[in-house]
Amino acid sequence: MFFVFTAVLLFWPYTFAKAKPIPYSRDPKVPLVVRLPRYGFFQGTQVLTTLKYSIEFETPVDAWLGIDYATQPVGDKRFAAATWPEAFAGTKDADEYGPRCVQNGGMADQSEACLSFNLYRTPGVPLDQKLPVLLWVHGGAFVGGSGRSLDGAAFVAASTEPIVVVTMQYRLGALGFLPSALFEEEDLLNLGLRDQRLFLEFMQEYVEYFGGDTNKITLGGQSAGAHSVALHYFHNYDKDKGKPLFNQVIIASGAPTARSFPDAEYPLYKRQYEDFMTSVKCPLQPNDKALKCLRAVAIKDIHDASTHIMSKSNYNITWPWQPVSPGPLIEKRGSTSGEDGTFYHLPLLISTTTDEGKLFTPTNLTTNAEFISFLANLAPDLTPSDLKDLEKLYPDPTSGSGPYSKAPKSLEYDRISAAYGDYSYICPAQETARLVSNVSVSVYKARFNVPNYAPSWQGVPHASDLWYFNGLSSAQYSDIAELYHSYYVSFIVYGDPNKSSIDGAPTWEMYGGVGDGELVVGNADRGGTYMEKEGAGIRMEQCAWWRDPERMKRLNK
Ligand SMILES: *[C@@H]1O[C@H](CO)[C@@H](O)[C@H](O)[C@H]1NC(C)=O
Ligand SMILES: *[C@@H]1O[C@H](CO)[C@@H](O)[C@H](O)[C@H]1NC(C)=O
Ligand SMILES: *[C@@H]1O[C@H](CO)[C@@H](O)[C@H](O)[C@H]1NC(C)=O
Ligand SMILES: CC(=O)N[C@H]1CO[C@H](CO)[C@@H](O)[C@@H]1O
Repeated sequence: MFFVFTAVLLFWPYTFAKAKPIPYSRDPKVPLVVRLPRYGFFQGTQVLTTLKYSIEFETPVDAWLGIDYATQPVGDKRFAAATWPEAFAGTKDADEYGPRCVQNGGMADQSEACLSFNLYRTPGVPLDQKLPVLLWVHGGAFVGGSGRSLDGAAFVAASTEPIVVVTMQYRLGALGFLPSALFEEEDLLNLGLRDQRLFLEFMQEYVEYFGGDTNKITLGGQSAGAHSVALHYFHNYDKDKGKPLFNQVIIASGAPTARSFPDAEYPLYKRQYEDFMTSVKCPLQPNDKALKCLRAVAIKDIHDASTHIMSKSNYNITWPWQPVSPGPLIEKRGSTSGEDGTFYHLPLLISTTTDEGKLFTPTNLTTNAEFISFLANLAPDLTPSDLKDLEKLYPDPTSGSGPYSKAPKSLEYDRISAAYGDYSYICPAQETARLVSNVSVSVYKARFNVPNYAPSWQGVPHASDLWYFNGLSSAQYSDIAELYHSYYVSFIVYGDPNKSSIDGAPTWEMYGGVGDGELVVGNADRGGTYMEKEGAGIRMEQCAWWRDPERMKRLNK
């Protein structure tokens, strides 16, 4: 029962019930045929409504849906790096969403053959007019989500500026991330991140044929999508040095140091891998037999094993199927790239929610000892002296006083949520903002303080912002959706969130380093939207502790 509950809790922002067919027009007024050289012709369509609640747009949005950007990783290509798609003759219809990548939940509408993207564009603008592009990487803990996690058509429909929005899919769960010695030896680590990378290259080649501006690509993402974006952002080294495949960045609840990215032989991953291999009845040795077996297993068995191990790990937030370092695209961890300065000097819009941790943390812990063992289990590289520090940094509420003494659910809930949120999101985002602002690039930082139908005991948990990016009137506070979306559009189009934001939008001032200003985005009941000094919104002392360079390294960040 608890597993079902937490799975829902974790994935509610990302999953849609199997949708009714999306209303679209098979006969757009203009042909919407694009020719992608060395690939093929695609016939687009027009999307008429939002994904959720099917709210009709004033004007239908031009769209190309479900286009493959790679040869699909099936059969012998399962667990292999994806490759450029093959050219074909004739015209393919691009008027239906591709299936989601295999993930937790029912397998209807899921497939291994999931490496596709959707592209939405303001209607009535000739294709030879190149528009700014938002390229969005969805979240879902690297085990969930899809190209429909962000409603790209709704984003375009609400935009006062002509724009292109692209949503893409990458391999998830065990199929996308199976840390192990085997995969390290066979150069098969971080496949899901490599899918994203291939797609960035694909966009460099082809976005202009859809009327997108190759020189105005904002790479954005939320949660695991934001970590992904941040990892690409901090990959200004090796053959990528000086050659970013995007022009600016949006990071919503993420950072290159958000997660620990230990190596492929991390003890936890080793156990989870062995558990997985046992479940799918594949041998651990020798490599060729193990891989051959993995490529032949029924997809349902992979789905079930991947899901089961994820669910078992959910309570303690010791998730399997994560990117590892060293590994492709994270040869160096984020803290090292930060220290070396090997990130791209490109404008950044970065945010976290007020109560990030509260979506994830256990609601039944009541003692100081449980607080300590939760953290020690989460991050085994915390030393005894670290754990002593943490007891002080986050005062124990059992005495009946202090900042965490009014916890709902269970006595330690607020305290653990604060520590987990700081460790995973809030302090890593501050570190990224600090580093980028230090090289004199525009940084806009926000604290998102608007819930979206979360239970009140969760405050403003992780992913609250998800329904507000689009300007969707179905968000709990539709005025905030309109406001936040307008900042996003303005940043994507002008590199400045203020330029075309709606009338009366408070000025979102640039962030100038630790302690400087961040925009609080709040509904009226929570004090509204205004600039605050960072120290008024986040735990500065605790963040300085988590951002300590030696500690970040030790925690594999
Ligand atoms: C809290 O709930 C989890 C999941 O149901 C359970 O495994 C664990 O033992 C509980 N912990 C305490 C301290 O009650
Ligand atoms: C969860 O973590 C606790 C320590 O906080 C540990 O005792 C327990 O065994 C862990 N449970 C699982 C399923 O890993
Ligand atoms: C960046 O940080 C360094 C070290 O803290 C400092 O000396 C330098 O002035 C900063 N540069 C900018 C542009 O803020
Ligand atoms: C801090 C900042 O970027 N302010 C700008 C916000 O946008 C308005 C309108 O373009 C500018 O006048 C401000 O300079």
